[in-house]
Parts: sequence; C-alpha cells; structure tokens
Amino acid sequence: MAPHGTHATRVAIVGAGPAGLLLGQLLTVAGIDNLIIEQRSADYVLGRIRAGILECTTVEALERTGVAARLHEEGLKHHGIELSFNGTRHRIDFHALIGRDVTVYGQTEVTRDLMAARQASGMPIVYEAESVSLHEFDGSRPSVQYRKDGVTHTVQCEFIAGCDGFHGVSRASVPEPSKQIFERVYPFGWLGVLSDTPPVADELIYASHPDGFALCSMRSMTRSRYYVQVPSTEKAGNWSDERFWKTLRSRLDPEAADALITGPSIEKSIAPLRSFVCEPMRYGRLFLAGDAAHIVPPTGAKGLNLAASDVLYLADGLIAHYQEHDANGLDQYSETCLRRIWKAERFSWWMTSLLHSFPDADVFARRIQQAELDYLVGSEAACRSLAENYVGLPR
Ligand code: FAS
Ligand code: PHB
Repeated sequence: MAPHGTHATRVAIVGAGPAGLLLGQLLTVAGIDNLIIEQRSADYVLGRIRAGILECTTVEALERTGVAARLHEEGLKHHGIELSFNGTRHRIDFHALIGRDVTVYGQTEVTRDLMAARQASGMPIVYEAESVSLHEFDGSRPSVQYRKDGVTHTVQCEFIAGCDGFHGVSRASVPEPSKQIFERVYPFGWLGVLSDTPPVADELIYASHPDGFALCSMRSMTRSRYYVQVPSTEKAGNWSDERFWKTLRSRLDPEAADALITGPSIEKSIAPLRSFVCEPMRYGRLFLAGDAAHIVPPTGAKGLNLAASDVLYLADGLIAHYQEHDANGLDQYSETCLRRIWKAERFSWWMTSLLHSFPDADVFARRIQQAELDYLVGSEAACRSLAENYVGLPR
C-alpha cells in the first residue's frame, strides 16, 4: 500500500502568492483553521519580481493582519505620478485632486512579510507540493490532493480557495461549460529591469512615445524598477543592459533622460500583457481569487491590489459563515468582486490604450491617442478621474 497522508482543515488555500498568503493570515487572525499548498519553494516565490504599488485598501488589509510594520517603516508614500509625452512631463497630483495617495512597497516584500507571519503563526504551509488536484468542490466534502517526498496527501476541507494564479490548477479544474472567459491579449509585453541605482525622479513616470511605452518606477531610493514596451515575441535574452538603457532613455523626456542613472541589471524579465476575467468566481465550495480569476495589464498597477481586494471579501464571507452562520458574504462573493474587478479592468485597459504604441494603429488612431493625452492633462476632471482609479476605487 503506497504511503498516504490525510489532513483536515476548514479552508484549503491553493497557492502562496500574495492572495493565498494574505487570505491565510486573515483567516488565522480570525481563528479559522486553514492550510496553504504551494507548488514552488519559498525562495522561488520570493524570486519573482512583480508589482510595486499598493493601494490604501491593500495597506489596510496588511494592517488588519498585523503585517504592516516594515511596510510603514520602508514603504514610500507617493502623492502623484507623472505622464511624459512629446518631451514634457505632466504631474497628476493625487493629493490635490482627491486627497489620497499610494504606497511604493514591492510585492516581493509583501510576500516576505506574509511568509514570516505565516511561519510565526505556526499554521501549516506546504511548499514544493507536486501534482496538486482539487476534488468534489461541487459537493459538500471537497478535498485537495498533492504529492510531497513520494507521499500522496489528501486534505479534507470545507472550502477551497483557488489562489494559484493565472496558470494554476484551480480555474483549470472547473468544467469549461461552467466558466465564461473574457480576454484581450495585447501585441506587446513589458521588459522589466531591476537595478540598484537611485530612481530617476521622486515619483513614477509613465512615458508614451511613438517607439513604445516606458515606465520609471522604484522599490526604494536606492533601487529602481524600469520597464520598456517590447513586441510580444521578444525574449529577455535578446536585451543587453546597454540596449535596455538606450531604449529607455530614448523614450523619456530630455530632463528625465539626462537624470537617468544606469547600472547593472539584477533582474531582467518580460511580462506579457493581457486583460482576462473568468466568471463566475465561485463553483460550489471552490472560490477563485486574484490572478486565478483575472489578469490586468500592469499599466494601472492593479494586479496585486485586486488580489488583496478579492481575499478581503472572501475572508469576510468565510468569517461571517463560521462566526455568525451567515452565508450572504459567500453567496455574494463573485458578484461583489466582479463589480470592482471590471472597473479595474476598464481602467487598466484605458491606461494601456492611452500610453502604448499599437503596431496596427493607423494615423487616425495615433491622432486620437494624442488628443486623449492632450485632453487629459488639460482637464482637472479628467485628471481627477485618473487619480481616483489609480489610488483605488472605494470597496
Ligand atoms: P500569483 O501568481 O502571484 O501567485 C500564485 C501562486 O500559486 C504562485 O506562488 C504559484 O507558484 C502557485 N501555484 C500555481 N499553480 C499551482 C498549483 N497547481 N498548486 C499549488 N500552487 C500553485 N501587478 C502589478 O500591479 N504591477 C506589476 O508590475 C506586475 N507585474 C507582473 C509581472 C508578471 C511576470 C506577472 C505574472 C504578474 C505581474 N503583476 C503585476 C501581477 C501580479 O502582481 C499579480 O497580480 C499578483 O501576483 C497576484 O497574486 P496572486 O493572485 O497571489 O497570484
Ligand atoms: C512596479 O513598480 O513594478 C510597477 C509600478 C506601477 C505599475 C506597474 C509596475 O503600473
């Protein structure tokens, strides 16, 4: 008889990215038993360089779980962003327009803090789980199976949270006829570079240029994160640091181009851009959250923040179920999340359409894009609309 392990928990969480770890921490502080199953090692998860901007909702979620100390120490408050086009920069002043701001704190650091909290809580987390599979989530006795060190384990649970990202097993486990997919794949990606160099400016610069989009971001005042738009067929290996810096500099306004301090890349990768939503987000006792359910192009800095928003709704629904025998939060989960997700999808699509160079755009489309930018920076109402979406719409 092959060795077999059996475990029981209330909520089985598949995936230890920001969604899975944050949900695990929210449930733990509420006293609800949960187990996280992650297919990669902790180091691998930490090695993925992704988002950098936190909305106040995400900050509040980390505060609620007692995981915001380092964020408040090291995070950078940003009161606006700049748009660069036609050789000039235009500041969008969040503070003046809507009295709110965002925090610069890398997703890697959020993940690191949540991993440390998980370890301190003593709640179980399984890394390097192989062959993860979901079972009977359309019934009343769902379970998750995985293999680890040659042993097959079965986790009996009451709910499964599919927090395993775009390529995970959770959404894939739902029969095709039960899902409706909405998708737009863009003909370009973002080549990103991390460098231990001081940021080119105090705030983020989103640059629109006929040759392509560029973004100047940061992780701290000594570590910068830069992106340039590249064709979706590009490979990071085709880009030397020198080629990257030359391309970035060519797409910035003269002041930023002159101020740019380059250095060796410590990470270089290409992220494909797509808009994607899977509806609904609940299948019996399986709930999808984060990238497992939706993807946005990173132009609106929404991906990580949407994941946090989903798991806040899911945690509140599960807490109400267990503590007040109230199923309403869980029954409304999908509809509540999707209302906010689609507004973020719209904003992320709009920012991407506004700032990127589309290879199939004709001269009319390019003029409309230019007029959109000119109107935006000349209209307080338009700037206020960008500001309220960028810092995060109310939940
Ligand atoms: P994640 O993908 O982060 O986490 C899912 C976890 O599930 C992973 O650890 C994975 O290993 C695990 N998993 C997968 N399959 C599994 C299985 N079968 N069993 C168990 N575990 C499994 N957002 C921004 O706001 N700004 C950005 O600049 C930005 N850049 C990005 C770059 C890239 C390359 C990618 C892919 C995404 C980027 N995003 C960005 C979006 C990103 O930040 C996501 O929104 C965020 O990671 C979502 O978190 P999760 O939903 O937890 O998914
Ligand atoms: C980042 O710092 O990685 C970042 C910031 C803003 C975005 C996307 C990525 O819109």
